[in-house]
Amino acid sequence: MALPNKPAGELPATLNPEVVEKEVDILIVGGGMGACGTAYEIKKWAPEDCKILLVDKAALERSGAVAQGLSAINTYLGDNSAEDYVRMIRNDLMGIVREDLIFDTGRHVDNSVNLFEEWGLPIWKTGDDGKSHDGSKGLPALKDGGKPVRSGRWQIMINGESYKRIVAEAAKAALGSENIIERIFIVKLLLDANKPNTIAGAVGFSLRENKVYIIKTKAMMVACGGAVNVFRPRATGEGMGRCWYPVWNAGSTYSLVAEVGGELTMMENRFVPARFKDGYGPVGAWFLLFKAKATNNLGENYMVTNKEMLKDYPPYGLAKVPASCLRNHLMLKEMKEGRGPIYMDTATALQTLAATMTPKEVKHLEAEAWEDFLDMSVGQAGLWAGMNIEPEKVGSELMPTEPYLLGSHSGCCGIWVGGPDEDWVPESYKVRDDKGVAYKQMTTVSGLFTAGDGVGASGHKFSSGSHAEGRVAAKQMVKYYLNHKDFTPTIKQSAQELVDIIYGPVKTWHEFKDKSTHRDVNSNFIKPKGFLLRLIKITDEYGAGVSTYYMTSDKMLEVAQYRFDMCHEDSKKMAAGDLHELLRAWENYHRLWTVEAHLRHIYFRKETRYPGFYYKSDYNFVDEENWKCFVNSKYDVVNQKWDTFKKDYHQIINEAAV
Ligand code: SFD
Ligand code: AMP
Repeated sequence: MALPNKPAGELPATLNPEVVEKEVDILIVGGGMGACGTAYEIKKWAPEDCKILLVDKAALERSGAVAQGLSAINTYLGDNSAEDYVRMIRNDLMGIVREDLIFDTGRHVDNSVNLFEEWGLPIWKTGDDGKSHDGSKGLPALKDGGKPVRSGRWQIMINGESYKRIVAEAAKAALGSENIIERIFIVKLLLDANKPNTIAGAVGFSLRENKVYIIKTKAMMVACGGAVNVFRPRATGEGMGRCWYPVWNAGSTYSLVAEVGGELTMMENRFVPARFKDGYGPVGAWFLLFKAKATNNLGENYMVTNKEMLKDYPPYGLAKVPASCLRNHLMLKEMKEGRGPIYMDTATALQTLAATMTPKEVKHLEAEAWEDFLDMSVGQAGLWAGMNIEPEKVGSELMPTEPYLLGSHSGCCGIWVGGPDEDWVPESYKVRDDKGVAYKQMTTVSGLFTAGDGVGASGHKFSSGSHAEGRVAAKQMVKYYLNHKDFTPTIKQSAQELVDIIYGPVKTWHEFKDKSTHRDVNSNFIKPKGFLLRLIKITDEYGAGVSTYYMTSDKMLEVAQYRFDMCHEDSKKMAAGDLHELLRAWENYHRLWTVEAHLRHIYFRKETRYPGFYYKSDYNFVDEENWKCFVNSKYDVVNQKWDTFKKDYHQIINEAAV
């Protein structure tokens, strides 16, 4: 069910929302790449009478990270082996990853890409003449032996402006629109009243009507993407809405699961992408497809001039492609020593490619350069136009951005989940229910699953891998449902208690709004925008944001924690006069939980595992002997306390050059 678009202006939030209670067998929270994979797959395995519902805070057609479209599918194995896929990711994520999860994604991901093509996504092809053809141009499909245009070893080019619409259409058709409710924001998950550590439901609200939704379920998947605007972005004011990862990914995945006691893993990891400055345009196609080089202000390639620096970090200068964080590490040296700005030399790259082309082909090449951004990061194309930049004539500035928390792109923070139930997978990687049955992608809360950005310690899945993981989770949830058919989920809190929590910020608004002449300034409450600005000032200044060149220390982190404690107190005083503000209030609450977990993990890990993404001045080295392990954490729901601890890493795939 798609709720109508909003009329002009905001929808006022009233004091007594209607309560809608639902009971289903399987609930899918989120409507992005992971959730669309689940929606597409699940009915193939579920019995006819199994009730399934998907709720998304936005509209499936354009929700999540792929909303604007993409220009490449970053994970398509083709002729590569799943073992090499594991090796590549292990190297990029500094040695500590869940190789079982990555291997499993590697062996399934191409099937999702084949489906995308079948549903109408144009995938660039290499013709017999060796030339690339965008739009596929009648060449065979991948599944029939068609050769993709590879930008890099793992990435293939697409005409992807409508990527999300295509994937969402298939998801809707398979699950049935009647089993989908859009514009529902889930605020909290609910544990069962009788069975410890077992999921029983979720509560949220509609963004289009004054309604609170209480949904009981036997099994659930949470796939709400990563976390954006948890650090002060480089652009402020009206520019703040332009980030690289989507602003509507607010950390819900991590906070929803953490708050009910699910174990998190590698939350210390973050992704600080190098991006085109101010427009946040991705760089992959420029480096890999157009073969551009990035240089300092002297025109030097800092990856060459600084390559000795790679010898200080694993694998000690031996990797063919240095890890993403180390590429930043080398770039930051230039910036700190005054050899910035850094430029992507787009002009030399395009001129070199154009040298062997006909004039028509040159025009096409220039169009491709623009289309790369028009397809997925339209603000960057707008910025180029506004700044009179012709990429074939001048270079463009690059900059490491503010940190993002995510588990599906080039980062790996997330939730600890079960690996495949196969004999090569270590027992400590399996997650079992009370009957001893293991389920892949189940979190440590029984019946609660995740995918995409939610699955920790296994980055580089990207859009295609997230979809594949969603499909795997679908099958596992059905297995769980069939094994727990007799379970009757019971919610501890009454409906009124839940409404009081969810609409708390509305109540605060109505109670105090007339005590001040200004809508946003009031000594009785804090508005969501003010809360967000306070939070990102703390993380930026103390938690290794851009203002300190990503540097922190244990002492700085202790200050951040002290201030987070106050943020928790103040989060109860957020006020929301309309439904949009109510969304903003709860998004901020999710951001606070998520970024707190992030900094708790960095504090616990007494080393700098990801130089270039963050540094600890007091432990500015990688310590392979003591810290080649996962860092996990768990919030104790009863005693309301965090516990952070080490968990063993197991190497499953042997070393070999990649
Ligand atoms: O260029 C709630 N990504 C790229 N992947 C690629 O394959 N190729 C690329 O080219 C990639 N690049 C890229 C990418 C993303 C972005 C933004 C840009 C460029 C500019 C990454 C992928 O997009 C990413 O890996 C997947 O989308 C992750 O999938 P998933 O399912 O984990 O997250 P989602 O798609 O963002 O969906 C989240 C959903 O949750 C909803 N939601 N619903 C209810 N209640 C709540 N509380 C909720 N909170 C969130 C959202 O509405 C959404 O439906 S490039 O940089 O390399
Ligand atoms: P990005 O556009 O930066 O998100 O990158 C897209 C893909 O290209 C990801 O798989 C990156 O790991 C990869 N990539 C980006 N830049 C480089 C680079 N300089 N060298 C190797 N791989 C890269």
